[in-house]
Amino acid sequence: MFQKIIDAIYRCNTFLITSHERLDGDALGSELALFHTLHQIGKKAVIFNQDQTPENYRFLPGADQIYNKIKNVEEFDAVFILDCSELERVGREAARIGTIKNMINIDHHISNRGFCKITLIDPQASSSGELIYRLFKKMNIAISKDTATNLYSAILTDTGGFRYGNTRKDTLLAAGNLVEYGADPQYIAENIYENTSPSKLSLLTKALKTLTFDCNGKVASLVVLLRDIESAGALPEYTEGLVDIPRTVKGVKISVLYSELSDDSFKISLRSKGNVNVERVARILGGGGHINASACKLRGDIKTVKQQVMETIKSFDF
Ligand SMILES: [Mn+2]
Repeated sequence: MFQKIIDAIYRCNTFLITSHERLDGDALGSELALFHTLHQIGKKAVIFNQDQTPENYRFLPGADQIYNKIKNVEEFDAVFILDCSELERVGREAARIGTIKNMINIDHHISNRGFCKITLIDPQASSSGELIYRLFKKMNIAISKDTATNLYSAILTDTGGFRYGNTRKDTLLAAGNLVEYGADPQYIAENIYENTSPSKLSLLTKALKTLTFDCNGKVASLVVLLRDIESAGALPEYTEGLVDIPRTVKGVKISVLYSELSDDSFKISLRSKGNVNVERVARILGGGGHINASACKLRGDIKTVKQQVMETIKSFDF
């Protein structure tokens, strides 16, 4: 798996790096780590993301060099599609990006069925960042402070601050080594988690008023409507992380966040504790992800959507 990627890196010169829509810390940290390292070995690399970088990730070294538009895809010898289980997740440029000759996919979603010829997929890995760390180790590349900061941020965020079930010995060893290469845990955590704008807290206040419990307190849900985002003066990206709050409640095994995307469509984020698998719930509803963190999109009003999700959840024993 590694050798094909290493060969492609040395064979090609100009790389596009991209990831999924609605960026998270793993997507951005992985992209930027690869960006810095490719430059370090004398290659050309450009990052394209459909969406803007969320505020709390703008401190990541190199974040100011990310493009939200691409002109010609012909100029790229290869594309790295990171943290994506399918090409469509890249967003509106997916079809054009799909024409690039060498497509390389690095990912850790269970639902990934391998849409590229060159792949590094490991559902056991905590994050795409951890896989890229392993890649750099195999390549014997010196990891710079900027690369270390990005990879540490990727691993930190996809493990929920080293708390989720995907936090393994290798994850922590990688994080430890990244600290040795210059990543500063306190600086990174403060920028990512303690950089909330007052309007996000105002959105949280509104969301908490919608908190409901089902299945004898084992399922907790929150709803965020577009009008709540607007009246809080918040941005749609501020819904990130809200789904983790109901999960902190004693006895809750699954937490669900319904965030309205447009008039009759919702993004449903699912989180679970321990061995409760929400990936199979998301998969039935047309989505996917990981055992403890998955998502899907559904059309309909909130009542219909909620009913559909709850029926699917109840069809499993947990
Ligand atoms: Mn990830």
